[in-house]
Amino acid sequence: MDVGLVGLPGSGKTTVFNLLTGQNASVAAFGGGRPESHRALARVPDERLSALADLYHPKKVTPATIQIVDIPGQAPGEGDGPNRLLADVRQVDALVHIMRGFPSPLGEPADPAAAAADMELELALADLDLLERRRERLTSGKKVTAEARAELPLVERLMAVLEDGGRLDQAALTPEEAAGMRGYQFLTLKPMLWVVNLSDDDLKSHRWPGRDTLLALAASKGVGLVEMAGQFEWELSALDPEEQALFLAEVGLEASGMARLAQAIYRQLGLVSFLTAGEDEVRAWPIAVGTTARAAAGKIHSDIERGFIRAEVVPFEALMAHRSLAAAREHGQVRMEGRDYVMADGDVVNFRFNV
Ligand SMILES: Nc1nc2c(ncn2[C@@H]2O[C@H](COP(=O)(O)OP(=O)(O)O)[C@@H](O)[C@H]2O)c(=O)[nH]1
Ligand SMILES: [Mg+2]
Repeated sequence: MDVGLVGLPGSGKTTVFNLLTGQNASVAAFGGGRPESHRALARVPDERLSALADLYHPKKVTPATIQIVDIPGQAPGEGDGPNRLLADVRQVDALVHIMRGFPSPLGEPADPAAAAADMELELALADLDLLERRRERLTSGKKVTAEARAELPLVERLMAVLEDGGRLDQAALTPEEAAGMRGYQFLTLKPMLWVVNLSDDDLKSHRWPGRDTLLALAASKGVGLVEMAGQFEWELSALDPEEQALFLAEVGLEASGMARLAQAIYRQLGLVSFLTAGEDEVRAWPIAVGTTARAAAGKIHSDIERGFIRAEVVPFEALMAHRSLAAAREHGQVRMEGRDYVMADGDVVNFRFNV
């Protein structure tokens, strides 16, 4: 799963990329030429892992990761045109739109609501263009083909959603419809999350230009919104953890914006984690909501999926309440589940399999 960071130049994409991934890609105050694109893994913080580590003292702790791609922004009128951006956007599975909520180095005021509206329009127009061409093809013949009769109503319904200012992920597609549309790689069908990048003062006060407008827009489009202070957190990242916690508390935060953002992206992607715990490793495994036990086993190894017998499952909270698998079992908290069991977030699992 690749998650693309998009947004205007100077909105803080590379700053957020560095925070999420622990990289040190260069951040440019005024831009200059076309910036390069970066990609790296972000760890998804999960407090349950450290709790399990206290119980098992494993040799290693492995968090879930997501691949982050810093997609360079484009200034209006920049040579290679908007199609380059859209081509990059088409490659990723989900999008995070970083918006500048702080005055630019040139003193231009922030207008995140306009940035959001512009980006949404650009994505919607690209989708509308695909749909229009499809409709043309379906209706160009003299007689109405069976193919057109089957597909045309859907194409027109999707066009209406976009023309009303909606996103295609709001079109409530049936699984069959969604499967039929997969080949188009519609941009507004990709999960989207909005991030407003603020000064630490504005993050603390929750007062910044266009906040009400942006919140209303996010609600109408069903898009999640995260407020953070990228630069402030980047400066904090040089400090030791206790000092960081102090400064975060000062702006009213319990967890860093980076941690909140990584978790929000994870949820936006429709991912949850099942956990494995032992003396070798405590680990979180990303799976899509709705993944069955046998498919989840395949995330660990294809042999475990093929030879699947059953899954021994204990919810994280139950395991922590009893402090050991044996005690949880005595209290009837460990269940035996078959291959079609739908995994829940926080299931601590031991797969039984034949090789
Ligand atoms: N005041 C302020 N400046 C920021 C913030 N995030 C990034 N910047 C600055 O904005 C400029 C552009 O940041 P960069 O991450 O390169 O933006 P990009 O062009 O979207 O990749 C740099 O000078 C950053 O230090 C922020 O949260 N607040
Ligand atoms: Mg950049």
